[in-house]
Amino acid sequence: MKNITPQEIASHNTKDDLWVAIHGKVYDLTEFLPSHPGGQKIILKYAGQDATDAFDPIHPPDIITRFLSPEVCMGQLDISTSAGTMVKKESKADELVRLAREKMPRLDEMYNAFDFESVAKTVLKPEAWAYYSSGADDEISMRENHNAFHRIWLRPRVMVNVQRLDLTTKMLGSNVSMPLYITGTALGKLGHPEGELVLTRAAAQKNIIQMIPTLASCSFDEIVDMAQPNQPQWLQLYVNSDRSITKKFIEHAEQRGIKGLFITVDAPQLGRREKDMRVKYSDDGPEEMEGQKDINRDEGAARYISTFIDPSLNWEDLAWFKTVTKMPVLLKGIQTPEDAVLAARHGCSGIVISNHGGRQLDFAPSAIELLPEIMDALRAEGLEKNFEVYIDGGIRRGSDIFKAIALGATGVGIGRPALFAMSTYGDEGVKKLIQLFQDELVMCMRLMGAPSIKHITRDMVDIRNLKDHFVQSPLDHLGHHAYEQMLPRGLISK
Ligand code: 173
Repeated sequence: MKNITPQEIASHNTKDDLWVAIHGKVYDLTEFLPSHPGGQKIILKYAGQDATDAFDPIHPPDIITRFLSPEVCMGQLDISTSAGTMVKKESKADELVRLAREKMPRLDEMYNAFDFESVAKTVLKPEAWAYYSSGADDEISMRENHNAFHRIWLRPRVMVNVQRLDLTTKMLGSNVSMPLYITGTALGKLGHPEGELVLTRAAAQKNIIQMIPTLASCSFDEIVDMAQPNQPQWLQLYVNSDRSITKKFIEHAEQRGIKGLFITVDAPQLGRREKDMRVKYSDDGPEEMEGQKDINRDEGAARYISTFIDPSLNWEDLAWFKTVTKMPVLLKGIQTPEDAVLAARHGCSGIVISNHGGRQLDFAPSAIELLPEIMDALRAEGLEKNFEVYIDGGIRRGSDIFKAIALGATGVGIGRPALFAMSTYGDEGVKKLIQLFQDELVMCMRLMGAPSIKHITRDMVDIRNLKDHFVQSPLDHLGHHAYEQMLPRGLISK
């Protein structure tokens, strides 16, 4: 393979003659440029440079060989000379991120989950913030997820001995320090160079479970290898249209000791997330757009890499999964009592009530609102035994966990809060976030007169207003501040 110097690469830095280096190889992307699903802007930004850091979070390692013809590989980066290390040009956006990171508050100034989100909003690259923070359409479900907790009030019991508290519990047979897990979220390297591995380490230290996402930035094996011996991990599964790929993946996961298989059922097609879509093209001037009137602006990176997901997945497939694995099979993304009952009848070990962080169907109700009616439906059919019900979406306080447990959940998942803590303060941030949730849950249990998880019961919450979407909820100033307001076209804030 031909050795190519950084100087030579740098001389191919225009739209009509465009080379980049990725993982030590040099590619001519001139022809590919207009058809890049993530837009031209991002490739042009790295024209004549090393694009590895931008490439890594979003692309599976084998994507180049799968989608580009071998002829576009011009050779390998010459690292034999001192000039082999490519000097990376700092873009305006990178400079802003660097300056913001220098001004970040100290970790001990983080008092709650919202604080991490507010910091993340200032220090994440615009693409990363847009991707993590966005929800579907008008983001009504996304905001409802936390707001719904405001419609549940507590019924504190006093004169209970709460000197000693026990937050430990069991989830799918694993002992954990509290009923909280880190749910699967894609593209961890957008927020932190080590991506999901940060979450693996923090979960180990705090003895909670991490659910490994199918579309992680790190490979599945890297994430499992990072775990401590006997550290329980779950797998979030997107089912591939090619079932032989899915079968191999499941078998491999079981063999690697994964303790639960969570099949995502709320995403036969990826939702429209407009903040995410806009940011990918926001700098495309008339020149970049020339000759591409037909470009599909719906298709950001996430949509593109999700095209393998099988929209034909249906209830009849469940029998097949049971023949493929002995792992407990759970459905993630259940949103009605009817489907919860069907999941139990089809032999699932449980469900996650979820609207996918409000990123899929806008106006899907929050998980916490559905939880009581789903538990009632399961009990009415005698299906609640040996069936674990989890919820995710909008968990920002220890009292949110308490409310979910009171209403029958075995545990709750956090997605964005873990990503924001990871993206801002790395391992220490995620550990601190989990500790804050733990401290808040301790406080809530003590003031509620519930010395252990088993003592948290349904009569401790008042849900009379839960179904009523038109009561005035108190304004949640922390959440309100962290929330990035959607703006109409032409008024993008960043
Ligand atoms: O919510 C998501 O962004 C998500 O689940 C996903 C799915 C496919 C590719 C990337 C992310």
